[in-house]
Amino acid sequence: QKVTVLGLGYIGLPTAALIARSGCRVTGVDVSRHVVDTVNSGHVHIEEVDLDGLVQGVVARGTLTASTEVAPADVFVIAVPTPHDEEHRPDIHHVLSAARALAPVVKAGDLVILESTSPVGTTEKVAALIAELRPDLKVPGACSGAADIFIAHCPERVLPGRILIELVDNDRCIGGITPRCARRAMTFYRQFVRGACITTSARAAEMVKLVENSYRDVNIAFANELSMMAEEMGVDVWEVIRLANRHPRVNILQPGPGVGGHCIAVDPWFLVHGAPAHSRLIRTAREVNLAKTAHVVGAAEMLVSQHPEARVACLGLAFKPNIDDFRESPAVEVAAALARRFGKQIHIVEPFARTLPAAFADTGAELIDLDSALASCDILIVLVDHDLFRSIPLEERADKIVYDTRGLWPDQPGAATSHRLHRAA
Ligand code: SAJ
Repeated sequence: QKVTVLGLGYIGLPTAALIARSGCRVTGVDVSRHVVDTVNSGHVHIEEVDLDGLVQGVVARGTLTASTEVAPADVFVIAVPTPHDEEHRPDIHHVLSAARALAPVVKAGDLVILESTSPVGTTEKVAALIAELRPDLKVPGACSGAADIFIAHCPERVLPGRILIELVDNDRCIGGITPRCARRAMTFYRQFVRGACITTSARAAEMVKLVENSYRDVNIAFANELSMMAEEMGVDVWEVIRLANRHPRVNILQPGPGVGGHCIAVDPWFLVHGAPAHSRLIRTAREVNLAKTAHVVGAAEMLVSQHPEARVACLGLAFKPNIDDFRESPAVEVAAALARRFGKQIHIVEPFARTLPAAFADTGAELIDLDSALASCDILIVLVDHDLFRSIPLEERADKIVYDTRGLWPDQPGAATSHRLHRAA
């Protein structure tokens, strides 16, 4: 079986490599010549646990090759980005470009799968576009009777850092334009997925994916709202959540400096856009999570401005713990705001970075290692719960002023507020 994967990013490349490992001959297609050359040389352009070894192996065996051209295949997997614009309107032009690129080579019997997280109705738009470009083919949804090709939506739901494990072990929700399409796609996924493969309609599968990430966003917003309320009421929010979670039917998530990443902070807008009049809760949750970052920036600025002589260390830039991904990270937003205002006073500790991101250009802020920060800084602002920070013993931070946005150090002395804004006793 020949498979063409369109888009060699965080999802496309691991997916292409896994399919290649299962025995299919895979062509990975990307618009970037650099990405194509990197993959063809057996290397990777993204950081993901164990991905480099896997790609090296399948490229060496000749089962994965990369190209800027769409090769004919039996199965086409679209795994391109679906961003949103300034007004939070979904932008599916990469998906439609991919459909346009594969349309000339698709033939009777082929399967087209959309994996990109997409607004409800996108798979139908892909089908309509292929039907328009290929009047010689009977396309599902656009013809009566049995169609010549199969089209389905099978959203990825893997967690960065665990992508190769979750691609295999997670259950997959497979939405066909028709039930026949779903069954055909299921046969394909069964080759490399150990989790359950459950079929449904394309529209339902699109909504399932958006709902999963919106569910998480709403629940994080609940925790972030509690943190701001608790701060005002002089209560330790992490203790409140820990105790509330002892109830058998309560499971509150953790507050933080906001929600980052390319999924949870984006996908809820696709749902809101799909039904604006009926998505008040989801929209408000997004607003609460965005407001939490602004709240942390304000509190941190106030703290630093009260200590003009102090050396300040911001701990962490990644959008979540133990990864090297700094895009859409609330930690970067907070630390860069401090760096812009206080310049040289601000020091950044990020064990996963070799240089500071562009947001820090010309600010005077400096990247330093954890030991130097602990030895020389008076204020610690915790922005990411990296394991490395969690393990700092009390004796190394007892004399610091700490603003802990992640609830990392419950033993830090001083008044307990929701943000553990402690002054050394
Ligand atoms: N966060 C909190 N408090 C929490 C949990 C998370 O503030 O209690 C923050 C994190 O710090 C981070 C953000 O939320 O800034 C998102 O992190 P995450 O670990 O919740 O999720 P992602 O973005 O890495 O991956 C999500 C996953 N979706 C769900 O868990 C429902 C993943 O399974 C999806 O495949 C992925 O989005 C995606 O690609 O859509």
